[in-house]
Amino acid sequence: MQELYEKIERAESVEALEAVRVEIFGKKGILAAEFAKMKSVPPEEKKAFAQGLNELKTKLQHTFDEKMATLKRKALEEKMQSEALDVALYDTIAHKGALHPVMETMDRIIDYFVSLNFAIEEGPLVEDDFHNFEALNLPKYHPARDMQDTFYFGDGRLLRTHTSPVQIHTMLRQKPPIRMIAPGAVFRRDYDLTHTPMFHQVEALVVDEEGKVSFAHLKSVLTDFLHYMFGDVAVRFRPSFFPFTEPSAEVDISCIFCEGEGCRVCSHTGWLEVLGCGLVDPNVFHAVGYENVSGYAFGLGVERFAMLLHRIPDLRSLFEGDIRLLEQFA
Ligand code: 2NM
Repeated sequence: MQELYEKIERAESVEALEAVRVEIFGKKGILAAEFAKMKSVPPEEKKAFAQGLNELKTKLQHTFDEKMATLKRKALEEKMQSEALDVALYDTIAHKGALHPVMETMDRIIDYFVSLNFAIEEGPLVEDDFHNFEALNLPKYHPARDMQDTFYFGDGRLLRTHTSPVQIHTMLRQKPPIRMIAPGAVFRRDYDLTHTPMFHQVEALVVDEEGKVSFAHLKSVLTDFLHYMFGDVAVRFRPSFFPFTEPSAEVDISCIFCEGEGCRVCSHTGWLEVLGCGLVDPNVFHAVGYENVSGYAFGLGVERFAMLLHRIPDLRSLFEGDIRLLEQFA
């Protein structure tokens, strides 16, 4: 029976030992066959025969258990070795860093207006009702103030829904003339293919003595700006409405995907909406105590510009931090 011990000792893996277990201890195994021989053993020898077999079985079981424990320990060690992660390992591959496409686009927009001598103004992300709504001619009960659209803190404060409160701070702080842009993050309760709860805007404001600033200036600056951003595109102004401007317009460029022919991106119109603008409503000037002035303002969504410039179909992918997307901009 020495060969049974050897069978166990020879097994080199948990799986091989498991096969040996079936061979020795199984229902149709070697031990079962030995016990079956009891029938043909003379009665006076039965007791000793059975004792001997049981002893053998106990010893084999013990050998088997020890061997199994050793093999399992070995298997675990091998697994740990092969899955070991050296967090201090020096990566010899050089990874190139890159600006996030939203920030790259924002910088490009800012550069244009800096070249026209616009000042860059910033303000708090947490605002109050006056700066975010009231002063911008968005009266109480205006739908834009709805809980559905705005993150409220419950104590009168809120996350700014646009960067326009920066314009209000600036006008309250200084006298005209004003020529400024307000780039920054804004927050709205929205999440789908084309909306994320945080996104970036660049808004601009120009104010000077009454009659010095006209809609013609606004059209000229925006047309030149859009050519700078998108190249040789057609630009059109459509009448629209904003509470803080009168008159107001939305600005389209000819579709950069189909060159105005009509495609899925432009909903077969040949045009892409990229900006909102207008002449500042007198109620806004009244709220900040300005008299005898005129001004224009406009606003744009930076993510939308980045999506068009880089042909990114789903806005949410800009905020998932997926290294595979970001590496494409390195
Ligand atoms: C837009 C569209 C039109 C805007 C107006 C003002 C302010 F403060 F002067 F009243 N800031 N930004 C404005 C005007 C923003 O975004 C689509």
